[in-house]
Formats: sequence, C-alpha cells, structure tokens
Amino acid sequence: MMRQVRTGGGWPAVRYTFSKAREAGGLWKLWKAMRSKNACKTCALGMGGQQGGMANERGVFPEVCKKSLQAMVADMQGAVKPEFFKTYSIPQLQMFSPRELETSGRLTLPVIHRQGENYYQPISWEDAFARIIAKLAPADAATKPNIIDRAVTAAPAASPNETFWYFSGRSSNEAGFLLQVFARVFGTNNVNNCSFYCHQASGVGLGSVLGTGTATLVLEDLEHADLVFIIGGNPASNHPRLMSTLKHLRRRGGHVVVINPIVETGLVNFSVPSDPISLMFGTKIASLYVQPHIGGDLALLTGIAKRIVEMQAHDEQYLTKYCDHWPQLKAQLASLDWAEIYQKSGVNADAIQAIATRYAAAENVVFTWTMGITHHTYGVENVEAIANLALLRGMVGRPHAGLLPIRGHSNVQGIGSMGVTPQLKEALFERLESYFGLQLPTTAGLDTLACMEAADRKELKFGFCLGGNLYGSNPDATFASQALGKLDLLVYLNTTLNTGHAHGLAKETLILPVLARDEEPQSTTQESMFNYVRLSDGGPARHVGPKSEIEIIATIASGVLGNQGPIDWSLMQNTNRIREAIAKVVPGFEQIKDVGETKKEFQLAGRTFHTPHFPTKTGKAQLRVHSLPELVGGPHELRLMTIRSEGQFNTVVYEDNDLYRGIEGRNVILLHPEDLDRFHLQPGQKTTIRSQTGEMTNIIATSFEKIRPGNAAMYYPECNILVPRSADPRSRTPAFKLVLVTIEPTKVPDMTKSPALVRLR
Ligand SMILES: Nc1nc2c(c(=O)[nH]1)N[C@H]1C(S)=C(S)[C@@H](COP(=O)(O)OP(=O)(O)OC[C@H]3O[C@@H](n4cnc5c(=O)[nH]c(N)nc54)[C@H](O)[C@@H]3O)O[C@H]1N2
Ligand SMILES: Nc1nc2c(c(=O)[nH]1)N[C@H]1C(S)=C(S)[C@@H](COP(=O)(O)OP(=O)(O)OC[C@H]3O[C@@H](n4cnc5c(=O)[nH]c(N)nc54)[C@H](O)[C@@H]3O)O[C@H]1N2
Ligand SMILES: [Mo]
Repeated sequence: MMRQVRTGGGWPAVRYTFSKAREAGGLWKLWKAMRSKNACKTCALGMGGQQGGMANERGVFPEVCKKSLQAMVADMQGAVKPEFFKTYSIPQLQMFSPRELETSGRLTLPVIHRQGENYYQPISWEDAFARIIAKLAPADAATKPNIIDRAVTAAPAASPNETFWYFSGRSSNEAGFLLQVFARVFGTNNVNNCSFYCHQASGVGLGSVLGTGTATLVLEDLEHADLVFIIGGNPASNHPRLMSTLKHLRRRGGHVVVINPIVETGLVNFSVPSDPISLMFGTKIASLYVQPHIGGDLALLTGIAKRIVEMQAHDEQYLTKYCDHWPQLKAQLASLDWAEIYQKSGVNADAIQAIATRYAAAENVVFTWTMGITHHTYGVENVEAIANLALLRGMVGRPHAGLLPIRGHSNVQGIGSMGVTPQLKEALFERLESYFGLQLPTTAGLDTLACMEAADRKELKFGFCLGGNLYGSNPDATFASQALGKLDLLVYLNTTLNTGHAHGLAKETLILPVLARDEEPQSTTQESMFNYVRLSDGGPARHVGPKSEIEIIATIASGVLGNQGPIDWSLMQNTNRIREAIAKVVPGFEQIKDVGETKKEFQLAGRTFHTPHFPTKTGKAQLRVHSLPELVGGPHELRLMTIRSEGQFNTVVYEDNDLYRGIEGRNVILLHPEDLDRFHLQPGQKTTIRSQTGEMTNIIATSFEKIRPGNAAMYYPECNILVPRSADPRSRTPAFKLVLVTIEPTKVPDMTKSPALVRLR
C-alpha cells in the first residue's frame, strides 16, 4: 500500500518537476519548452499563449501543473524506434498497457495495418494520401484534376454518408474548422467530437436554460466570488491550476462547498507549489464536503433548491422578472417529499441544511461542475438543476457570479465553436454557405456513439480521427473494437501510440504522425473554458517526419475535391487564410482575422453574462422542472464510477500510481470497508466484476474508506469493458459514472478442464 498523502500538490509536485526535467534532457530545456508562447496542452483552464507558458490569461505567473509537464515531456520524448513495428506484432501491442504504448515514443512515420496481417508496415506519405483520397474520391473522379486513380484500393469508395469524422479537443481551431468544412463540402454531417463523451450535457443543459452553451463568466469574476461549488469533479488532480484560485478565495474568507461521493484529498487540503506558505503548510480548500451516492445529485440539487425557498432565501423579484416557469418550479419544489429527496440523494437533512445555509449567506456564488454531473443518463437534467439553483438567488447575469462548466481538453471548447457538431448552428450554416458560395448537406449527422453503432451495422466504411483515442474513450470496449473492425479504412492522426492503435483496427488502418501544437510551422489558436481565444506561436519540429494537421487535411481535401471548386484547398494550408474564413463565418470570432499579426488574444463577444438578459426566445432564463431519478443498485450490487487517476490524461497513462488517493496500480476496484464486509472480501483479494456488458477478472479489491459505502470506483480506460452503452437521450453522453456491477472472488481456474492438461494425460 502506498503512503497516503495528506495534501494535494506540494513537494511531490516539485520533486516531480525535477524528475521530468531529467527525462526531457535537462531543466533548461524543459523550462524553455514550458515558457514558449503556446497554449498549454492539457486542460481547458487556459494557460500560456502570448502571456508565455505557465501564465494564466490575466498574465499571472507562475502557474504550473504536473499535467502540463507530463504532456510536454511526452511530446519531447524520442521517436518510436525504426524496428518497433517489426518487433511487436498486433497481439503483442494488444498486451501493452496504455502507459507502455504512450512511452514507446513519438510517431514519426506513417504506418498501415491490414486485417489478417500481424504487423503494422511503414508506408510513404504519398501512398497513405493516395489510399485515403481513393477511398473518398467521388464517382466522377477521373474527370477531375488532382484526383488519384481509384484503382489504388480494391474496396469501392465510400459515399459521404458512409464516412465519419471524429475530433479530439487537442487540435487547433484552424485544424478543427478546416476539417469540418471539408467533411461538409464532401457531403456529410457525420462530424462530431470527444465532447459527446464529456461536456455535451453542459452545452445542452445551459442551452436549454440560458440559450448559451458555455461559461457565463470570466476568470476575473471567479476571483471575486465568496462561495464556489465544486460538483462532481476532482480539480486538484484534473485542473490543478484552479487550486490557486481556490486558495486565494479561502484566504479572502470565502468558502468552497464540495459535492462528491469520494472525499478527494486535494479538495480537502492542497499545497500550491508556486506559493511558499501554501507549499509549507497547505491550504484548506473545502469548507463543507458532502458525499451523495453516485447519481444522487439531481435529488440533492433539487433538495437544496427546496430548502432555499423554504428559508425564503430566494430572489422572488429576479425570478419573476428574468425567468420563465418560476410558478411551475416553485409548485414542484413545494410538493416534493423530503423523504424522497433524502433517499434518492443519500444526503440527510442536516447536510442539505448546511449547504443551503452557506449558499443563502453568500453574495457572489460560482457553480462549477465536471464529469460526476455529465456522465449520467440524466446529465442534462443535472446541469439544468445546477442552473436552476443559481438562478434561484439571481447568481446568473451579473459580475462575480455565475455558471462554470470546467472543461476537459485544452481546446475542446474551440473545437465546438468551430462547428464540429453534427448539426451546425443556423448562423454558422448560413454564413458558411454564403462566404464560400456553397450548398451544404442538410441530412441529420451522427453523434459519436451513433457513428460507432452505425459502423457496427456496417453502414459506414470510412472513419477519420483527428487526434484522440476513439476506441479507448468508448463505452463497451468489446463492442467498440468490433464496430471499428467493420470499417474498410480508419485513419488516425496522432502524436503517440494509444490503445486504439492496437484494438481499434479496421480492415485497413493508417496511423499518420502529426506535429504537436508547439511544433507547428505556423501559429494556431485555442479557446479556453472562459471563452478566451489564445494564440500559439508554434515552434521548431522536434522530429523529422510528422506533418502539421492542417497540411494533412488540406492535402486530402485538394485530392478529393480538387481546387477548382468554391474552395481552393491548396490555399487553405495557410492558417491566416483559415482565420479569415473563421472571422467571417463563426459569430463572435471577428477579431481572429488579424491575430496572427497583432498577437492580440481576445475574449469572445456574446458569451459572458453580466446582465440578466439571455439569448432565449423570450430573453428570459428558462427554469426547468425535473422528476427525481431512482437510486439504483440492489443489495447484491454496487454503483461503479469510472474515473481518472492522478497519473493519467484520459486514455494516456503516465504513471500507474494514484498519488492523492494513495492507490498503487490500476487493476483495482476501490471499495469502502463496509462493502468489503458486505461481500465477504479481504483487501487485496482478486475479484471478478460483472456488469450487463462485460466482466473483468483478477481485479484487486482495495479498501478505500473515502468513498461513500454502496459505491465503488475503477480506472478508465481499462474498465470500459464494463461500461454499457446507455446514454443520456438529450446529450448522447454515456453514463460512465454509473455502472451497476456485482463482485465476487475470482475463482481459481479449474486446470483439469484445460485442453493442454487433457492432452498431457
Ligand atoms: N490530470 C488529468 N487532468 C485532466 C484529465 C485527465 O485525464 N487527467 N482529463 C481532462 C478531461 S478531458 C476532463 S473531461 C476532465 C475530467 O475531470 P473530472 O470530472 O474531475 O474527472 P473524473 O475522474 O472523470 O471525475 C471524477 C470526479 O467525479 C466524482 N463523481 C463520480 N460520480 C459522481 C456523481 O454521481 N456525483 C458527483 N457529485 N460526483 C461524482 C468522482 O468522485 C471524481 O472526483 O479533466 C481534464 N483534465
Ligand atoms: N469510462 C470512461 N470513459 C471515458 C471517460 C470517463 O471518465 N470514463 N471520459 C470521457 C472523456 S471526458 C473524454 S474527453 C474522452 C477522451 O477522448 P479522446 O480525446 O478521444 O482521448 P485522449 O485519451 O485524450 O487522446 C489521446 C491521444 O491524443 C493524441 N494527441 C495528443 N496531442 C495531440 C495533438 O496535438 N494532435 C493530435 N492529432 N493528436 C494528439 C495522442 O496520440 C494520444 O494518444 O474519453 C471519454 N471516455
Ligand atoms: Mo473530457
């Protein structure tokens, strides 16, 4: 068992910096890389850019986190060895752990794998492009210039709606915009991003209540708040820079309320490495820590709202003047039975009273939330309930208060803004058509999960992944592998190897190596979760071989559509040219046009709400009424959440230990001691975990008293074998945080039945 740390951040984070520096070839080299003018590569809090790395958007320096060091050092690693793909067969790669794949090195050469073969083979860039273009070439290909002979591949070309285009949130606005426009001009709306597995419920929920899908405030507002709610997230580990904001808030006398079934060490106490006093003594973060059951938030949030109204702490005038449906919500809150609220949330009257008292006493309140809220079949309702609660006291539409979904990937919000969704917003659609003089398809596009299901039904032939790990991020890993296996051609644009390259194999799979953000030959932009657009200068390539994402996309587009149509794709390799189009097409982005020259980063217009007027049909916020979901889980079951450890970034694992939770290894299930007793298990015992979707054996039962009894946790992505495909109907986000499982000791295999032994007899 690892020693349990009592604080997040702190000396381990400092020591880690030095050890990472050694891996990167010295402290100076790492320092230079970290200080370069490029937006940070990890979460969407928004650091770096023209302020220089390690500074936030208000220029405050130094802001450094372990995650950004890990991501930087990963990009600084050596190339995958030339003999690598000859040495390791596909079955061997499938045995690699996510960490072993990531640390195999940077991808520098395109490689191809064909079903039935045992190894990836190198392929030239020319051949790789030719195969992709041939697969997409329209029927009249032969008559168009620039179009490669169809005979290159045996299988027939894919028609537009037989293709899909998946984007991760690491790519730039420019690459995202270019690829989505290409996919539409090619003829499909099967365009989607990792957000469908992440914050889509926040966009849909905020849209339904406020008519806008992003944060209602800016970083400066957060710095004046006197109460911050942290609901369903572990920012100490996943958004460490938020911790210095929370430290300042506590020093000002403000408060933090945490709602989470796990008591996360770093949310109780955090030692901010850049602050000597905090580093020595630690900073208390949570003023109040409440542990609902997994999935109990909707009942809890509704209960807090009910209590606030009972206490007359709501703002009747604001609700009447600036909100619709207040009478309905008020009636529903009054009619709800307290016993139902306590039972469905797992939170008792005292705790609800304590939260309501804190809320009622605060003046400037910010509500933040993460995946514990969105990863449910009622993720959108969860978000709406948070918005309701904020509106009850008029916390939206004025300075120093508001709603703040804490985003995942560094540019996931920008990718969304660029129109990487199946259905384009009306204004974007119209402007795109008129700017380029085009007609765009109007068919309903498929979201991420729908693409996987269509692939499984053999309705799709071609997939294109701009970064990310579509296989690894999917629920039901067995299904995901099978579905991708039915595609004719799957193209991955990646910097390093991941589990998708081993398990997500189509009939033909191409991996194309790309440059990281700080190696781009031209500047690119990213959007933070505060709606702030950053400029990244790019920098020298670290390896010979990888190409820029933009060059790859423009080359394919030129090859498939030619350059004589409404868009000369060959000119679209220039990021200034792409930004000109973005400025004209995407509302709010007008200033992006000259950002390459002026280097002036900017706040997006029309996103921040400092007055209570909202872009809904009536101009008022739309309060929503919800029925409360049942608390699921019978006496022989556990509610399982699938979460990140301290040592990973999504499907990329940097370290096998989870420092703050004190857990060694990843092949574990975290259980409260009461649940170990309930299932007659010893700590350390090997168990079999079953869900309706899959089963995992030899999982080590680990005693973890910080989790609410009745609930359990395992690490994603390995446990995605267990996660069913049940998704929220409104956001299409799978319920990654609520999987019903059973647990029992793994039976020692009966060797007498093994065929080998039979033969020996
Ligand atoms: N270091 C690091 N940083 C990251 C990432 C990473 O993998 N590593 N990933 C990035 C991305 S893409 C994202 S989306 C974010 C993810 O950031 P988070 O959402 O913070 O990450 P998770 O580990 O998915 O989430 C888990 C938290 O939700 C709690 N939780 C689980 N179920 C429930 C529930 O039903 N109710 C409540 N109230 N809480 C619940 C868990 O106890 C845990 O503390 O982080 C980003 N930043
Ligand atoms: N069970 C379970 N499943 C989940 C979640 C969960 O909490 N539980 N979380 C979900 C969430 S929130 C998300 S966001 C998804 C993650 O979804 P994805 O974004 O699809 O996955 P990542 O693991 O972040 O992608 C990692 C890969 O990105 C590549 N990469 C890194 N930088 C670049 C770059 O600059 N350009 C390009 N082209 N590639 C780059 C690297 O090759 C790396 O292997 O997973 C989802 N799945
Ligand atoms: Mo995410």
